[in-house]
Amino acid sequence: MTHTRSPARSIVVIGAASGAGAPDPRTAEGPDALRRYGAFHDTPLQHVEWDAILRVPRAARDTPLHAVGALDARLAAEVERVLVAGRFPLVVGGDHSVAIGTWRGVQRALAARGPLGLIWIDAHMDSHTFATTPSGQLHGMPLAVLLGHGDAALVAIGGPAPRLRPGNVCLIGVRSFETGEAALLERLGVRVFAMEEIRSRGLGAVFDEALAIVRRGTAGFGVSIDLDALDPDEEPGVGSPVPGGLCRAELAAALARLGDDPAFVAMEIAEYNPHRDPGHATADAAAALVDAIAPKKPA
Ligand SMILES: [Mn+2]
Repeated sequence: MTHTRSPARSIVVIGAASGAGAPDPRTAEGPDALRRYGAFHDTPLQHVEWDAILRVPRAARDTPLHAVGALDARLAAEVERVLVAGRFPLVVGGDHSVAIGTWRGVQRALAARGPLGLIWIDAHMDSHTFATTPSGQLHGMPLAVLLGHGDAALVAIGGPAPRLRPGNVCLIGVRSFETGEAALLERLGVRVFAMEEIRSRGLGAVFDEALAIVRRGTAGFGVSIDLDALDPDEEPGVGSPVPGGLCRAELAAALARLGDDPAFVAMEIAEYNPHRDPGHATADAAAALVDAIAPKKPA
C-alpha cells in the first residue's frame, strides 16, 4: 500500500428518536426507518455499525422540555463514549433538537484538548430562544442553546462543558428565518452563508471559508446537517421543507473533502421524516452524504 490517507474511520451510528421538539412528531420514526432501509452500511475501507437508537424515557414524555432534556442528556453521554473509544459518531435524528445532546457530548470529549468548531447546514437558523420564537418549538433553538443562550434547563443539558465560540461556528444554506434569531447571530458575530451567497459564489468557495472558521484555534470540528438544507423538490422527506435548497450532489462533493481529515470528529443528520419520503429519495440522499465522508479505496 503506497497511499498516504489516514486509516479508515470506524463510524458508529447513534439513533436519536426525537419528535417532541417539532410540530410534526414523526421525525421520531426517522432512525428506525433509515436503519430498516439500510441507508448506512459498510464500505470497503470503512466500518459502519449501528449502535443503539435512543428513545425518550416514558417518565419524560409529559412535556417537550422534559423529553428533549432526557433524550439529549443520554445522547451526550453516548456520543462522548464513542469518541473516547476512538471512533467517529454519526448521530441520526430525530428532530434537530438532538443537536444539543450530540455537540455537548463532542465538547465533553474534546474539552481537555480545546474548543469545537461547528458547521451548521440548514434551511433555518435554529437560533431562537423562548424570548424570540414565534412557534415555541425546541427544534428552532438548538444552535442558540449550544452558544449558551436561551432556556436555562436546555443550556444545562450535558453538564458544565464549554459553550461554542461564535467565531468558530457558521451556517450554510439558510433561506428561512425570523428577525429575533438573526439578530442574536449577528450580535454574536456568527457567520451565516445564506442560499443567495452560495448561488453567487458556489458551495466550494463557501465551504473553504467555512472550514477556515471552524478550524481556527479549535481541537476539532463537526458538521450538523438538517436534511431540509436540501431542495425539497428532490428530497421531500423532512420536517419543515423550504423551496430553493442545495443539491444533493453539490453537498456530497463538499463533504467528500472532509473524509480523511483527522480534525473532523463527528457528523449529525437530522429531521428525516419517513412519512414524507415515499420514494426513499431523502433516505438515499442521507446515504449519499454519509458515503461522501467515507475514505475511498485507492485506485
Ligand atoms: Mn434545523
